[in-house]
Amino acid sequence: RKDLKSTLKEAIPEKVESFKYVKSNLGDKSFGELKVSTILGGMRGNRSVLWEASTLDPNEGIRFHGLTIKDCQKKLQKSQAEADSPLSEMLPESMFWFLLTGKLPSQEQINDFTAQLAENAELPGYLHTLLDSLPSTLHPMTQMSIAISALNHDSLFAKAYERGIPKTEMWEYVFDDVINLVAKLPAIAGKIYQNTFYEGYMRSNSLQTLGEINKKKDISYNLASLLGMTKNDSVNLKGLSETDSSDFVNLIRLYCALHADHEGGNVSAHATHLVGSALSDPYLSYSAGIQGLAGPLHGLAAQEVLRFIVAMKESLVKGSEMPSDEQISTYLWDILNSGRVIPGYGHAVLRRPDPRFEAMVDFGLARPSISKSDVHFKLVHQLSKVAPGVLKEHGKTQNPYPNVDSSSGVLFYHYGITETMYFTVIFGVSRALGPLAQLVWDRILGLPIERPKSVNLQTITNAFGK
Ligand code: NMX
Ligand code: MLT
Repeated sequence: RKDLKSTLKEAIPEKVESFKYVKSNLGDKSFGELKVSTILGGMRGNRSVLWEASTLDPNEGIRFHGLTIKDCQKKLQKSQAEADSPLSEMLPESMFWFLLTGKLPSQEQINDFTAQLAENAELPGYLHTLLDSLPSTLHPMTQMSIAISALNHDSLFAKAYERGIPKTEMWEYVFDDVINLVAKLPAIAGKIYQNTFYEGYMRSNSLQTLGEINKKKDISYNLASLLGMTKNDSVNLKGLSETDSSDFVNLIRLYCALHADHEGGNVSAHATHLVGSALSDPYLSYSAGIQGLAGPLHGLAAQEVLRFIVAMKESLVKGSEMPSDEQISTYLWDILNSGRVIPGYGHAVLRRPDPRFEAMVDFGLARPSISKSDVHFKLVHQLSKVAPGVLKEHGKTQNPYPNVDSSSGVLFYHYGITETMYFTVIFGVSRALGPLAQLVWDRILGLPIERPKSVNLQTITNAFGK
């Protein structure tokens, strides 16, 4: 008697044949409004998600309400205390304000908003208990999605919906939940870091935490503090100098502002929007986004890139001598020939180097301790010149250039965040900003539940006669 898996195995060849037939013979045919290739090919290029705050142009990259990254770096508010410092970066709080309202905030508005977030940053007791109960071997992104969905316990929107509210009032409760979630993300991310990597260290040093939420500071400072990375707090885990500690805070600011939004079709944004369309509250909706971000073709690429760069360094860098372009090229061919992808390269929409990648590289280039001495950073830079040629010759990827994940991990690594599994959690703190801003608009506009029509191979084949 055949078991379930063997029965399935028997059914595979015929279905795969049919899939191949439809893909190669009917891909160009119009099926309703779409081409058959769009249905089989991950809906690429299909304009069907309403998204207000950002638009991605394949050749230019992202614009936030029409502004480029460089425009945002000039126009969005920084921390008031550091506003005059040339190395100070825009605050993610300013980016969120801008994404949500389409208006540039004033310094006073951002000071108040930053304080409002810090005021709401502490986690409820049950969340501490829940996170403490998770095994430290559980991937940090899984911990993050559990923590975020558990906050649904306190959802004002879910409670109001249960009481009964008109559609026109929904957005206000969603807004309140969104602000509460954005405020708590640094504490969630900090707690996961401490529990996963430093529980033993904290116990042996009689520490309750590596850092604290300072109500006078911004999200990025508080996250850095909870990671034990701020010189001025009691714990300076990685022994950073004052300059490095302040640079690290600015790295988080830049990273979180840049990764906030990438229009609506990427997996984390779309998942948040889709789940929210069922009127699941913002915690459940963004928890779904986090689970998508945890995939290696999406946000987890940040961790994959760093592992790949560290392995390449071990294999190709001898002492202070950097490898030749030819050596890197051979290394890449070995990966491609074994059927793996080059992490940090390629994009579903972009057809040029990701301007977010370039902005992160500029952060490193502005600091000689990184640009001149950090071998991982130098490898990333050299790789970005060599890999496009190799990928073009390989001939599969539509976009042979570096994407956003190519450069961020090495910068965190430089300052001492060496726990590669953790990088995507920082992406998760940032990515909340765009999709949650859109979620508020989804409810203001009263968008309906998302429910595309699906279709099977037989229906497509029948439509064109075989
Ligand atoms: N290395 C090797 N092959 C690649 C790469 C790469 N970096 N990128 C794409 N390809 C292959 C891809 O696997 C596909 O092969 P096949 O036909 O055998 O299935 C072919 O090229 C065509 O893919 P594209 O249409 O160029 O890319 P797609 O839109 O399907 O996927 C990514 C986009 C980003 C998923 C893909 O480029 C990739 O897997 N990149 C590596 C992982 C990565 O860096 N992801 C991070 C993306 C940014 N983020 O944060 O989300
Ligand atoms: C993102 O930031 O979400 C990635 O670049 C992936 C995408 O846009 O598809």
